[in-house]
Amino acid sequence: MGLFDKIKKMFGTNKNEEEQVKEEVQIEVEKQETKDKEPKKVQEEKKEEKQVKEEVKVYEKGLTKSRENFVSKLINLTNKYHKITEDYFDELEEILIMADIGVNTVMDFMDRLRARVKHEHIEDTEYLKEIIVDELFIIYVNDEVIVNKINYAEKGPTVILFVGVNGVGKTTTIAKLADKMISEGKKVKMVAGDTFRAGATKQLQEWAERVGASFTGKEEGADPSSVIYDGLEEALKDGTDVVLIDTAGRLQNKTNLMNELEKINRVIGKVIENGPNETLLIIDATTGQNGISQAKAFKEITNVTGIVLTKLDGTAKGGIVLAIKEQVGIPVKYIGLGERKEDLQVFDIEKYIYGLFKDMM
Ligand SMILES: Nc1nc2c(ncn2[C@@H]2O[C@H](COP(=O)(O)OP(=O)(O)OP(=O)(O)O)[C@@H](O)[C@H]2O)c(=O)[nH]1
Ligand SMILES: [Mg+2]
Repeated sequence: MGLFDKIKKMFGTNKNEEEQVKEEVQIEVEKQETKDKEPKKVQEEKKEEKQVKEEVKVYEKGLTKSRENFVSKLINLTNKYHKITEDYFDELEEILIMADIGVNTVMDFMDRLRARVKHEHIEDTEYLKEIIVDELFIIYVNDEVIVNKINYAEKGPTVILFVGVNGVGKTTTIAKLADKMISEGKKVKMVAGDTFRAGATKQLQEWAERVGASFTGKEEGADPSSVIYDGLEEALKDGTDVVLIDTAGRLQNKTNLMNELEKINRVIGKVIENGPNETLLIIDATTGQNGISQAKAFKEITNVTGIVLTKLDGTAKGGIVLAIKEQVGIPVKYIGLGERKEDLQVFDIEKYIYGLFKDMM
């Protein structure tokens, strides 16, 4: 079974919305009836299944713009050319580039697609739709094990540093992630390493209060490294599980930023052995190829261990996820699919492909 069919089977449904609602109500009723009779394991499996369904819905909703744009173009293309021709390939190439997949990535993809068409004697564009989905997946996976899990420290607090240019979503991502971790029973501290922008410290403090995290911050203009030092010392004392550190995102001067991040890393390493455990770079998906340039720049100046791609709901060019992997080589660990806290999701390539192509499945 190809990937296309596998994903369709995992998440797909042919039911219309009314039927789905009916089915969900039925599931709820059955759940109540069987709650006492059912072994714990079965109950847990059902709970997990329900959670996956909800996650898939967040992907579907958040990728609506991309799906409507990119996939409708693909469907139109298939309807326009029933047989594969050079013109078909040219138009396909353009659609993929417009989806922000990145020129080099698209070129490699087209080469592979042409080779497969030739080798497998494919003539029908209808059949090629499935191969396209398959090959896009291959770009991403590329025989590697995808590490999208947070690298938690074995003991002591896990330290996660958030970097990225202005306005990409660092602070709100910290809040969403904190909320997730707290609901998993972890003790979370937020540290206001952005002492540069007026109001940044207060903004983070308000988030900490809202989601129930502890907080360390100083006055505007304080040395970020000293705030971070204090935050980590406190975390060691009060048994914090995860420390989330906000930083300022100005990149006007690369040397300054590099020096500051170096200093921050030194201070973290002094207090926490092997810290930071993660450095997450936040990228705004709506900035397209500019986001890719940011990722390359940050990769040069600091050890970025993962990417959080925010605002995917705000772009029609959701292909950027594939470009990042191919062009930057850093795993996307989380994606932002909206402003609600549940809209921050662990990045899962299968749910992503489903969210993007469900109308074709
Ligand atoms: N639609 C949408 N909006 C988002 C998402 N993530 C963040 N935002 C919004 O982006 C805006 C900027 O977010 P911040 O978290 O303040 O960004 P920042 O990187 O901390 O910005 P600075 O502190 O100014 O550098 C806010 O209005 C967020 O609600 C997302 O996934 N989808
Ligand atoms: Mg901020």
